[in-house]
Formats: sequence, structure tokens, C-alpha cells
Amino acid sequence: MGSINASVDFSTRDEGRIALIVMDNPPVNALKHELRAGLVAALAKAAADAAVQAVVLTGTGRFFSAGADITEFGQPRRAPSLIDVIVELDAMTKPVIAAVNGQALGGGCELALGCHWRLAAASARLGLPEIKLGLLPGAGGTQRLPRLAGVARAVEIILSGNPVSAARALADGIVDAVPEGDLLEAALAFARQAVAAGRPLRRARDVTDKIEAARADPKIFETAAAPFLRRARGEQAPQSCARAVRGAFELPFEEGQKQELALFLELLQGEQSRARRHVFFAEREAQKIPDMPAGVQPKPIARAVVVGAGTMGGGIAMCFANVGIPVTIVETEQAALDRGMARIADNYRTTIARGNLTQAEMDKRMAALTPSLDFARVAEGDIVIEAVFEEMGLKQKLFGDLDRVAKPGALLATNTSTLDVDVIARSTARPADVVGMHFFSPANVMKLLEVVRGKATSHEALATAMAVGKRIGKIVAVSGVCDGFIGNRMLARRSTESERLLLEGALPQDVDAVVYDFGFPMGPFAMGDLAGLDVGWRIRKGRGITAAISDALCEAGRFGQKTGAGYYRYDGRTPTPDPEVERIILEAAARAGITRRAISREEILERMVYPMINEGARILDEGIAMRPSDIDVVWIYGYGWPAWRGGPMWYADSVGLRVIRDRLAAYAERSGDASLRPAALLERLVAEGRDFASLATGKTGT
Ligand code: 3H9
Repeated sequence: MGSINASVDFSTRDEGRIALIVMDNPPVNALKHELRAGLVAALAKAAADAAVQAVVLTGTGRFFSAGADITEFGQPRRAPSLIDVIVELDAMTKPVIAAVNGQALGGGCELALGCHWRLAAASARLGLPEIKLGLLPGAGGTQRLPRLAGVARAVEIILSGNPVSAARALADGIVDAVPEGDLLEAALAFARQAVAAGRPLRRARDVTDKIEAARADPKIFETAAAPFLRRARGEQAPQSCARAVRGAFELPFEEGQKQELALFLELLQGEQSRARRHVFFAEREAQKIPDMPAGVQPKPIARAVVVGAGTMGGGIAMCFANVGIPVTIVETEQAALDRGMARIADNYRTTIARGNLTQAEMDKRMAALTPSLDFARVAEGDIVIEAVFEEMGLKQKLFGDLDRVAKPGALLATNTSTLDVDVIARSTARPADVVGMHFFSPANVMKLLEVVRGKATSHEALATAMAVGKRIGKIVAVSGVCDGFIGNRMLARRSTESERLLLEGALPQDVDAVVYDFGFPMGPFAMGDLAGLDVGWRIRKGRGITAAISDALCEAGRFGQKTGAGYYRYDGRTPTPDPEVERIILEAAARAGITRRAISREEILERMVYPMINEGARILDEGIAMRPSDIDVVWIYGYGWPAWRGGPMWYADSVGLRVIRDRLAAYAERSGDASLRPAALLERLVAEGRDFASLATGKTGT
């Protein structure tokens, strides 16, 4: 309990000469109303106390402050706003020094920028990640940062949303010192010195030297912003962030800030930011298992073992090495092991070439990897992840062997993307320790990890898999056991529909353009070519299923990018529409007796998205996904669904479930495909006037 209120403490040092204001709102010092009000009161107290000559502002724990309280967005705004707090800072006639003890993000960073000087702990990070919430820094960040760091750096920081280290912030001029030793002592010493020297107060708003260059040559700004705006496509926040930063050098401070606030409020009320904020909470919600008994602790993981040094196994091993967990890669043949290790080294070298890794870091990571042909080394692992060929017999045999060799209590994980985890678990005498860990390719890059909870998986094993996922930097979502789990099961619906669209009249480039314009990084056919069409072909053959066009392409040796041709022709990685593919499509349509017709972009989009949503509803109804927002997380981080559209289930709510139900019913009737009929849950929700979001919260109607 602080002396001002529950979130703010005020005390003095040096016989009352320095006021120390401490923000204390665990876990992240979000700037909720009480904290803002406390800061205003504490600053007023420091201003009014004639003995106080300087102020030091800091936070508790790992955070200076993570910014505005996101849960307050969408509620009526309550004064004082964060801008009001910073106005008070600006009005201070006594030096105010921010002691940035940990992360200073968003409004937290803006608060620090509003102080006269900033000292940061070496471990601190500063950033303006608002863009990731579909927003822009709305409390002066777009105006003060360019003044301190220069326009080009400010553009990079604000439009990437990525925080910078204290060292980088020092080099950029965002902080004034990164003292060694005790930060608070250093800040107090700095305050004493500022008072003793009568240092003129340095308000970022009045600093102009670094924006002069952009004033003289706006190209500096345009060049810095261009790559971010190119990537933004349909997203509004990057455009607004750029406009706000432009205001920093085109307008006087007050006007720039007024424009910033107007742009901020516009974004705050918009659909895109609502969707992004949903994703922020969805990601965190996905970590929570409602039936997890209190007190279940994940098991400690000191060493991992990956069985299989193929592309997937290597990528998974890298995830562990990247965070300093030693990992043994077990293979059966020297040549395969050598190839796997060479591929890993190549991947790291590419990262170095891009400037994202140092040679010393690569050496450290490579040293964490131990290749071995000795299966007995499986016994070293606290976690063993199987990444062998996708074949049930092989996996069952392997898990039988793992059962004999792995240490008691080790987590046994399969990376299967299609097979029944329960059946795999039954080949061991310890099914409670078995879990699916479905990584996405390339495993060292893709953020998503689907943790597949088998019928027998224990709470402890599940908690361990989730904790490991978080530790290796993945966004984790839990799926029950079913064919394809959450992501691939929904993807299968899209694949069926995309093949059907080709037969009915579209071309690959038509479908891909619609899906790309919706915001995906690529459409289904370009994605198929990248992944390799032979993979699906092999799976279909194993299951006795056909896909007329994809099969015909594979029979013609067109496996995608790796053979230089698939749904497109490739010159390097650039796809070009191919008349040969059109011929194959026309022939397949003729064979199937289909008269092709022009298909509108609207129909393409509906058919690319609604059947997936329908399958998502079934997945929810069967309890395969715990909540609609978990499905959103899977699609955003595993398949590139645009985050600013909130994920498929969020999008469904925004379109309206009745519309989706009606369109699905119409498509089901036209195609005769019963799987397109509206799912039972969808029908129920429509009948009750509810949406998917209401399933998570129990609320009704929208
Ligand atoms: C802003 O500042 C606008 C201003 O420019 C203008 C204003 C006018 N608010 O992630 P974690 C919760 S926009 C409310 O698991 P970590 C989070 O939900 C804001 N709650 O921990 C979770 O709750 P629960 C700009 C927040 O250590 C708990 O804290 N700032 C906020 O892995 C722990 O979080 C950002 O965008 C918040 N701001 O990561 C920063 N932040 O336990 C957003 C967190 O109930 N936050 N919570 O699930 C983050 O990026 C990460 O949470 C952070 C900690 C890196 C801080």
C-alpha cells in the first residue's frame, strides 16, 4: 500500500530534498486510473513541498510500466488521462528523473519520455508497441521520440513496435545513462547533481536538433516508413503511426500532439484495434487450462532429446538451443545426422548474414546441440520429442522403444500433425506422460505450438508441455485429439473448397489474390507450392482420397517450388500463372462434367473462410478447442490469418453468424456436400441470438 494510494508511493530522501515516487500496480504497472490519479497527486505534492528540489520516478518489480491499462479501453475515459499526467510533468519546475528499472512500454515509455532525464537499468527495455494493438502511442510518444532519437529511428521503433535494449536506447539518445550498480542510487545521485549544477530542465518537447534533418529533407522520413507501409496492406495503424510521426517534424509540438490524439482515438474506436486487443488477451487466455488443479507444477527441463534430424527435428532442436537448453539429436544413420546438423548450421549462418545473430551466439547455440547415433541417449532427456516420418507403425514402434529407454517421468512428445496421439500413447506403459507437440514448419521460425492433450495425458505432463512451449518462445494453444487437430482440420476444409473453386471456374491466381488481399501472407495455392504438393498427395493416397487437380499436377511431376512448377511456374521463388495448369484444370473440370462459370471475389472469399469457421464450430462443440479464441490464436500464429481481423471465430462474429449460417446452407445445397451444412453449434447460436464470443464469457447477444 503506497502513501498516496494503493498504486503509488511517495517518500523523500536526502532529508526531504528528493521526492521518490514509486509506481506499484502488479504485475506490470499498467497505468490504470488509480495509478494515474496517484501520479498527479504525488507530483503535486512534490511541487508544493518547498523542501523538495528534485523528483525520481520509478516502478516496482520487472516493470517501470507496461503502459495504458488495456482493459480500460472501450470503457468511458476517466480523468486524469495519461496525457494529463504528462502535462503535469511538463509543468514541473523541479528536475524529474525517470529511473527505468525494467520494461517501459507504450504509455510507460511515454511517461519516461515526459521526464526531464532518463536513467535505465542495463536489463531495461523501452518500446512503443501500440501498433501491435492496432493503435499508436497516444500520449506524446510519436512527438517526443523523434525529438530524442531522430525521425528515422522513431519510425523504426514505432512502426515495428519492437522494444529496444537499454544500451540501444542510450545510443539512440532515448535514455541519458545506463549506470552500473544500483539504479536508484544512481538516479538519486543524478538528481543531486542536477540540482547542484542548476542544470536547465531538458523537456523532450523542446528538443529540436534531431528533427531538423527531416524538416529539411522529408525523404528521411519517407524512406524509413516505406518498408513498413508496404507490409501494412489493409491495416490502418501503420498508416496512422506514420502520419503522427510526420506531424512531429511538420507541426509545432502542441498541434502534433493534437493530431496524434485524434488519430489515436480514431484507431481506438475502430474494428481493427478491437480485433488486435482481442488477440492480445486471446494469446494469454490460451495459456490457461480451466480444469488444471491448483498447485500442479511443470516438471523442470534441464535437457531435451529430439528423435529425428530431418527438417522438422532440426528446427525443433534449434528452438531449444536458441534459449540455452542443451539438446541431443538422435538419428539412426550418420548421413542423415550429418545432413541435419549441416542444415541447422546453414540456418544459423543465414540469420548471421541477415544481421540477426552474431558468430559467438551461433557457436554457443551449436555447442548446445549434441548429435548422436546412440538411442540409449534418449535416457538423458527430461523431454523427448519425436520427429520421425509421419507413419503410425513407425511412431508406435518408436514410442515402445522410448518407453524402455527414457528416464522415468520424462515428457514423451510426438510431433505428429495428423495421427492419433491416444493410439501412440498406448504403445507405452506410461500414456499419462505422452502429449502431442505439433510444431509448424519451419519449427524454429513459426510462433505456434499446438499442444495436443491425449485422453490419458496427465495435468503435470500438460503443464510441462505448455511451460516448455513458452520457454522456447512459442505461442501455445491446446487441442484435443482429432484428425488434424485444430489448425489442419480447419485447413482441410479450405483445401477442399479451393480445389472445388478451380473446377467450377476460378484459376489459382484468382483465389490466391482474394486470400492475399484479405491479409494472409499468401493464398492456398502459393502456400501449397511452398510446402510441396507431394506431401498431401502421399497422405491422400494413404487414405484412398483423390483431389483431381492436385493429383494431376503431382502426376505431372509438379510438386511446387522445389520442382520449379506446381500451381504456378517458378523462376526462383516468383510464381507465374501457367497456361499448362489452366489446361489441367479445364480437363479435370470436363472430366467431372462441370461447366465452368465466372466466380466473384465475394464468393471466393466466403468459400475460403466460412467452411473453416463451420469446422471451427464443430471443433468447439466436440470440446477439441477449449474456447473460440484458442482457434483464433492457432490461425493467427500458425497460418498467417491477419491479426487485425482477429482470427476466424472473431471474424465470424463481426460478419454475423446468421449471415454465415445462411451462406453455408446455400453452398451446401448447391454442392450437395453435407459437410458444408451449418454445424449444430452454429445453428444453436443463431437460434439463441448469440455469438462465438458469448461462449467464452457466458454473455448473450451482440
Ligand atoms: C498504451 O500504452 C496507449 C498509450 O500510448 C496511450 C494512452 C492514452 N494492460 O503478458 P503477460 C496483463 S497501449 C492491462 O502474461 P509477460 C496480461 O493480460 C499499451 N493488462 O506477462 C496478463 O494478465 P493475466 C501498450 C496487461 O511477462 C498479465 O498482465 N503496452 C497489460 O509475458 C501478465 O502479462 C503494451 O502493448 C496492459 N498494458 O509479458 C504492452 N500488459 O495474468 C502489452 C500486460 O490476467 N503487454 N497485462 O493473463 C505486453 O506486451 C506483455 O504483457 C508484457 C509482459 C511484455 C508487458
